[in-house]
Amino acid sequence: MSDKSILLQSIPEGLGTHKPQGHAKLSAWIDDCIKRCQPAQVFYCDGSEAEKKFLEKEAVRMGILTPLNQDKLPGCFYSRSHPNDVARVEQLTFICTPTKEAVGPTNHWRDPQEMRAKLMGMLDGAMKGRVMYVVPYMMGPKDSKLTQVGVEITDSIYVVLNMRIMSRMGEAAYERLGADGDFNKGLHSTLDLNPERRFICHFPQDNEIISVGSGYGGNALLGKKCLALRIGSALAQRQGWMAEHMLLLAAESPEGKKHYIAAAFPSACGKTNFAMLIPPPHFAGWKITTIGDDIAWMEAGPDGRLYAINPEAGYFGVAPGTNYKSNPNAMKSIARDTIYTNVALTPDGDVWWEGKDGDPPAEASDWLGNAWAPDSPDKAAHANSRFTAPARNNPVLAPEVDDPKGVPISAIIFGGRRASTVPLVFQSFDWEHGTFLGATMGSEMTAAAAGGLGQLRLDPMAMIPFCGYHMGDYFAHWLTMGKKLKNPPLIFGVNWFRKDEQGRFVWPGFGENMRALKWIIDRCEGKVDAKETPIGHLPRTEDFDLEGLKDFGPADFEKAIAYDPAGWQKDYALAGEFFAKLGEHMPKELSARLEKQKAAVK
Ligand code: OXD
Ligand code: MN
Repeated sequence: MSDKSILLQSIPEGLGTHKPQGHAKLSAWIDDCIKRCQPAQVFYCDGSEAEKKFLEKEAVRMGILTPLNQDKLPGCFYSRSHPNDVARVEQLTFICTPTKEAVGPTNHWRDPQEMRAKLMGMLDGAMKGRVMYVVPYMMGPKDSKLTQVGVEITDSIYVVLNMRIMSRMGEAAYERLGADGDFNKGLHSTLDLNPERRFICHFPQDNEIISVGSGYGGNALLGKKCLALRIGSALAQRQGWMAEHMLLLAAESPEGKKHYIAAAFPSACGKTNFAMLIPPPHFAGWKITTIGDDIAWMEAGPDGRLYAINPEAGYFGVAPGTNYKSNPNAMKSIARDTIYTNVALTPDGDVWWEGKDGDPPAEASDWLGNAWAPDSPDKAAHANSRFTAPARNNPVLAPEVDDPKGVPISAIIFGGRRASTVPLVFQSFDWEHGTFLGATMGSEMTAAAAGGLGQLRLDPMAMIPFCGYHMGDYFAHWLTMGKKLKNPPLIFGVNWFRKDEQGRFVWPGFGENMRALKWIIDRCEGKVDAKETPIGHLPRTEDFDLEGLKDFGPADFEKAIAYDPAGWQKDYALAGEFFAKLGEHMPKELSARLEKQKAAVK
């Protein structure tokens, strides 16, 4: 029998010893965490290749990772989470600011002192008999002004190996800090993975995160949703930049002209697919490259344009539905050095999920570890099963990802999963109207968060789960940013998910979304006119490239972009309820805009 002891064994000389020196506050905080959590071992990570190899080997010995078939999937590992710990838990996610007012009605609030006391109680001795890993990391390119340093202290080796993929982890983070640089404190313990003792807590005023009771995704990889979005958005508001739930892509025309596009979609609505889109044959010569698939940090540049970086270094993507048709570049990105979580495992050490290419395996072990066959009633992979893959694996990774000044954004796109009302693509009138468009966007809920599957919820800018302060103030911040931008991006809405009376998707989606993107670029370049409607500019059929599309003609297109006043009346009613909840914090410009829009769609 293998030794499953969770303490690290036979640590090679020189690993685990990289205790940061020379930053008194950082050292004091680490010491406090050690005193509190009482780990049996402390392992100071350095981000090296040797460390990766060692920790992977140890994770395998501990039974936390299973090596996959190394001929098929070199460097890849398989993992299962606890069955009760499979998605972000918004109900258990708290913003702990001195006043409740500051977080608004869309966040769960707790008094910081009370919450801290409660968490400290839970963390007392929580790492007895366990290893504490100290993980230094940067969110953002090494020399970017926008880059933030975080240190995550965790008792999960799985978290360490995932953070290594998702962030720029390693000693460069300490170097950037120097003797007194500001850093995000992230303390994480899985405790006993009891949902009753699961709390994901943010203390924006202290640049601090404490997360207990979960080992999964955004609950535990603290650089991602917790730092890059919840803490990040609060910092951004104070410091005059933007932290957004947006993919970033570059679109290059056959003539070599590049446009950078940012797009916000709620979780599991195809951000990764869009960020890695392969233009269909009709668009020969066009090239899409990826800068990011989930998060954008943006600031006004000296030329009055909006510049964006991707703070992350990897993809934590939804596996089900990912295949060579929906996203060939993702398939290539996950062919090596990837951690798969909660998908199904085949007898030959391969992975499988619903919607993967080819026939399902004759037998497999499902995400729970149970025997599974194609006629099994349950899904083999969890709906929120994921791959964690390094961005450098992406065959269409944009070289600009490491550019410290970021890329200038031509267009911002807001999208959701909407069976009705919202057209395939349309353009707002200006920044303020675009902010309104983002502020009123809704989407049907997906498996990325626990509960509510399929329900329509308003998810402004796809930030409902991630805005670390009052949404009304967040909208106001958008308007303020607009005033800083002499050359703001144009703002568009898209919906790939509209359905017809028979419940079939109207638009073919995937690579064909290039056509909507092309129209957006044409608008940015002032090449095409548009139809003005109360909700914004809609494409004219003659300007929208439908050539080479199978079984889809102008009549279908007109269905896809149809303006549906009755639908918008309902949407605006929902938005009105939402705006009312934001009370005094709601910017007057947007409330006035809502009244104007309501009258216009009557
Ligand atoms: C994600 C999410 O993991 O949005 O990106 O849930
Ligand atoms: Mn996301």
